[in-house]
Amino acid sequence: MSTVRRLREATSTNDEARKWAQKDAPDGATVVADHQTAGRGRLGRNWHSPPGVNLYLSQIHRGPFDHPTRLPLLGALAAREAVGKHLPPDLTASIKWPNDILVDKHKVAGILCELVDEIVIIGIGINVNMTENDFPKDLRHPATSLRILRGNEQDRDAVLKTVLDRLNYWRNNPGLLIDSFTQHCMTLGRKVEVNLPGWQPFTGTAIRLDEKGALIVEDESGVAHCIEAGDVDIQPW
Ligand code: BT5
Repeated sequence: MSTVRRLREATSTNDEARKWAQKDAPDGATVVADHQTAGRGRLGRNWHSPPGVNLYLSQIHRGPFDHPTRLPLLGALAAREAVGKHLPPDLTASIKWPNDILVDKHKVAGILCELVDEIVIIGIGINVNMTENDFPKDLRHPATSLRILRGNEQDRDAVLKTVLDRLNYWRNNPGLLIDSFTQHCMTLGRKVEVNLPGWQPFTGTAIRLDEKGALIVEDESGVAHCIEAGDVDIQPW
């Protein structure tokens, strides 16, 4: 099981995990903070991380890896399962490739993977007990929390335990990762708009994942494109 270091506050748990990994952290060690003063998303975006309400954790995975690009998928699957376990039975959690956990089109969790010297840090943020008023108004997607979805306060330690159990499971069962992700990925089969830096924007259909976890999008003339990282927008949303 994972060695867990708990902090009252961190700039970002990914920073603390990186520093620990560069010293003596064992493979699979995890940092959890009650509050992040500079929580981040991808591409320099901000991750709103107020104290006392949510889960912010980062797990250290030491390479070498056959497919390092699969690690965000591993984090997303574990986060989806932890969210799913704490939802009312009429709701399901799904994954918007590559890293958003959504319930009814509302973002409840996000994953940020960073690579430092053959070490991958999987950062996971789950909105557990935020209320409607706690969210900033300018988020990219509508957002929610387990508390809003359940109607009452949730036990952060129970959610943490599920995330750690499931991270552990997926680390030990990498061969099942792509099939399971495919099953829970709401992007697949949908029309998407691909808009990546340096590329001509295009629309197409997200048809499958390859063995590296990249998204294969077939454009309107039938050409398949392999998207290894970045965002795709689902149309119509
Ligand atoms: C993500 O980025 O979704 C990755 C979030 C990863 C957060 C964890 S917390 C532990 C670890 N330590 C860190 O510093 N980070 C990781 P992205 O897809 O780029 O989404 C970021 C966007 O989500 C922002 O631009 C906002 O619009 C929106 N956002 C910010 N905070 C949010 C929140 N708490 N809930 C829902 N949406 C949020």
